Amino acid sequence: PFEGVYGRDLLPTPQGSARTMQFFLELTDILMEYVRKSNDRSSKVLDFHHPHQLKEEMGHCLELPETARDLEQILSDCKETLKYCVKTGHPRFFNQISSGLDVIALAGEWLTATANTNMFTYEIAPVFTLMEDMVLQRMRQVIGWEDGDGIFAPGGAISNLYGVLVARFRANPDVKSKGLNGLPRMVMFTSEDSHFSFKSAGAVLGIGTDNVMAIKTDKRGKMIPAELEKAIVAAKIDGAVPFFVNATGGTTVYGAYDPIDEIADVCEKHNIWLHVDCAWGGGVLVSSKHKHLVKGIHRADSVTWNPHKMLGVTLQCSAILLKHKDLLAHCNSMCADYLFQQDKNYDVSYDTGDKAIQCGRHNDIFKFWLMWRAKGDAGLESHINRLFDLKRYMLDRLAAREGFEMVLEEPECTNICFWYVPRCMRKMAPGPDRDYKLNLVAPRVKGLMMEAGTTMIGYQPHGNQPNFFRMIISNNASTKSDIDFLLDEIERLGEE
Ligand code: ABU
Repeated sequence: PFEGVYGRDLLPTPQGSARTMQFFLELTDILMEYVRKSNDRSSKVLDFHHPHQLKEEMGHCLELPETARDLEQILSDCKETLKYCVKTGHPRFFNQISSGLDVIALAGEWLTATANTNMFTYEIAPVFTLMEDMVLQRMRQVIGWEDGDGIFAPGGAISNLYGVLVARFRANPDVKSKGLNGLPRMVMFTSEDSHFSFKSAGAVLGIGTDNVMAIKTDKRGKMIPAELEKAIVAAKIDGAVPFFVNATGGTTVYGAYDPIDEIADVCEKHNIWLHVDCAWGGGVLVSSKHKHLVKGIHRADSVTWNPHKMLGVTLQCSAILLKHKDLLAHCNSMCADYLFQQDKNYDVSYDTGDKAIQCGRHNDIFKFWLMWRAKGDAGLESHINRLFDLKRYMLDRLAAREGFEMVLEEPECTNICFWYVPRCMRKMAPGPDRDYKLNLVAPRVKGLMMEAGTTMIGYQPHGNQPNFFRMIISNNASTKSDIDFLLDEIERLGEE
């Protein structure tokens, strides 16, 4: 019905209304089919092509034409695009820390795109500003703070950057106007297993990656507080100024929770800002059963928490939360008077944009707010508890099967790291030869798995450990049978 009909024939053109409705109905069918397939175990997780093959197969569909294409083609472009997408909501997608396709959050994202507004002022985002305020307040309450501040940011790395930025500002308020000139050597501390974004923050903020000290972790990947204290003392003796410590709540590979209370003791003793990066593992905050993993988090000065990870909000949704009320604004405000006029006809404290380091800011709040409304506190909690129950199930299955070896026996979060040892290697003695061979297994199995398109799991080396699989349980669609399926697939492909 759309042959010879163009985008210019839709709204806002007069008489475009009926065609626009029809176009959206067609589009909705395409989107719904994708959502349906994403939840259909008989459909593949992905239809893998190498980049050159995909370019060839998509052909003209990838190119930007000189003249308009009709809506028949545009709808076909949408279908074609989804055909090659990785179904991250598929119950057998375990590849990434953010996965699943929560239907209410998806509905929220559709509404967000329809409202198409910027988050910088109350003036143009009145409802969303109030929602952001409300959700941030609830998140702070869950952490255990009575007051404070925060903002949604584009991803955990940027939220972590905010933490470092505000900590540095508290230590040297003049840095905002005078820059780095005259500053002592500032040093920051994070565990060797923490996220790379802390090194990146060191580089971006002119602290220098050499001044981002990697603190030793124990066998489970948890920061050793005594090592932290030693490093702080050594830095001081060296004439540097320690200003920031990060404790991780759920490391990216091992899922380790650093001992926050003990780290907070060290920070208090040396008057250093404590940040907790629980971008990944922060979901436990809503579970009375698992919250003990972040015991002491209320003692932090700032916290990164990404609801798009364990809580299953659609991408992206990341918050930086602060215990301190006005620091974020003092640190970042530029008072642009074309945007943040102080003589507006409403309470301008609701113009939150001046606290951000961005100008334009996407609305990441509505989908989370809507999902929270739809689930309630109880629903969020049972989602988290269910993920941990699935972790237990998988650990038991791994123990019961031959050929699977654990990297960590009892992981704390819902990451599970393990090797698959093919039959032909099972009698090999531990040592470099075995490690060399084992290192090849996970990439080979992963490659075959992607080509088969049946399931997806990540792998990596870590320290001197050969490549191992990293299972992530965060997908709201996955069940015990999907875990069994994954292990069967690894076994099948591992013997090829
Ligand atoms: N911080 C993003 C982590 C991505 C992943 O490991 O799934």
